[in-house]
Amino acid sequence: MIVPKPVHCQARPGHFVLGGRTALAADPALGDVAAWLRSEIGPVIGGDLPPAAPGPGTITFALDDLPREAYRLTVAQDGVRIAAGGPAGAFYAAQSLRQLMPPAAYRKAGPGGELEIPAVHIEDEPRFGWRGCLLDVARHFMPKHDVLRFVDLMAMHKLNVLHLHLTDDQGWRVEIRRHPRLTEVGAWRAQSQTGWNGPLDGRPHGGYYTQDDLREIVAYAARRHITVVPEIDLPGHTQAAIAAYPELGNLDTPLGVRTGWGVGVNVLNAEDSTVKFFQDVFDEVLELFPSPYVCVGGDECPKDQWRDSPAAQRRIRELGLRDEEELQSWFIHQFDAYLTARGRRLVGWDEILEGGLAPGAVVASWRGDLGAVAAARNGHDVISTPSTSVYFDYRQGPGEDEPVPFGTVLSLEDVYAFEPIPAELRGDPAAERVLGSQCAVWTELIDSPRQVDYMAFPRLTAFAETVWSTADRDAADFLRRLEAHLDRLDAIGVEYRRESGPLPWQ
Ligand code: TNX
Repeated sequence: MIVPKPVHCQARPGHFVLGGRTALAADPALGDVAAWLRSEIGPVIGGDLPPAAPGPGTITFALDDLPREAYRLTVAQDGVRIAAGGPAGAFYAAQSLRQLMPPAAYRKAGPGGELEIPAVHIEDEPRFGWRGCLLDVARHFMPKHDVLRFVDLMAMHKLNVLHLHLTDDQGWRVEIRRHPRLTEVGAWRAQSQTGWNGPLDGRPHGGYYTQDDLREIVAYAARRHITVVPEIDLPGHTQAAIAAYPELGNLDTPLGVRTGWGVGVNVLNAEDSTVKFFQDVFDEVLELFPSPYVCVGGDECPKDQWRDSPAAQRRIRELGLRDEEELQSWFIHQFDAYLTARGRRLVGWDEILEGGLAPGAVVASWRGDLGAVAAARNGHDVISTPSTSVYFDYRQGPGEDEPVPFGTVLSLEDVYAFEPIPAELRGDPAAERVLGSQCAVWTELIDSPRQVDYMAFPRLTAFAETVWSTADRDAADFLRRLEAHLDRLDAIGVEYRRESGPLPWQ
């Protein structure tokens, strides 16, 4: 009943009884995973799961000669044995072990007593190394404690990359000491549009993470084997920054933080001082986020202002470029060189292919598969994130009453049918370039953590299986296992989309 489905799982007769005095024995390298399990399960059973040497009746975490994220889990009447290639594998074993327990194991506290775990032998490892989810905290701010909760939900599904979309036209969410107005001004908007083209709601929105908040999120995620990839989107999607520092833009008139949705026309100018400003920003961002990958956006940058601006035209000539597309490409190259010099890899949306791809760039392919195929064949690493398959802001059903009626229908079954390797690359050695995939929770129309629950679950559960489990998936089998999984989500208090019944948050 484990989700995502393990590579190999064999039920055995009997069960193990986990009680408050059950001891945990861990190789020192895996001590932190054992401590995590202790802190999660201890309060449920009303015991402290003391550390001990391996022996009968214990849960043992040992290292073995396996890939880093792989594990073997054997539950027998006389003990539980976990063998893992490293801490990540041990963590995934612990996640599977928790799923073998009754749903009450997901509560924060319990009546105490024992938990029965059915005997089983599991051998498991992920299909892809990049199993991500993007969270757009720019359009609607998500308070820190909800981000931490979301991290736990990702970890439960064995996802390992949280792509935090920290900046956009409608809000700047990361404190930058060098440029304080980014949050003083850029983190707030007076009101916002309801619906994609709806009226303004007349109420303020905002919020941001301090640097300490972000350090906490990063450390919390790291303990759960999740890398937080920050995104500072540029040169488009930057109106909040321009509202704070008008000298970054192309206009003489001041702008406010944007209140509407859709692709914005206000983009950065291409002056050296603007590139320098954002490199200052990245100096601080790199300190906060140890991730080897850093996203600079690059998507949806309308070229109108560059076409109309004498200064931008002068820049194009000065730099010896042909047109505005090459100017966008030049922009991304500046940040590729900057990040490469600091030992990081640039991630950008597939628009960065236009006008020439920066040498070190990883392409996040969102407009269908074309970007993925082109980038992979050019020897670039790819993250497959096609909007019509894994964008969880898209509506979940055709009904009139669908609460967030955006995009085409993307049902649970549609997500389950998603295949991260584009059809055109199957059988092509370039398919090796696909690092994996990530789903995305864009939040223009999702204005609370409760709505995030509704839009992300259980679709994220289906997605997790597309990146973790083997390619020969069976939807009927998934739906059966999902029933048990929904009991776990209920125990946590996730307000996922039900097939019928009242909406939880209206
Ligand atoms: C496109 S995906 C965007 C986002 C929107 C999303 C809505 C991407 C790189 N850009 O800015 O939020 O569509 O689905």
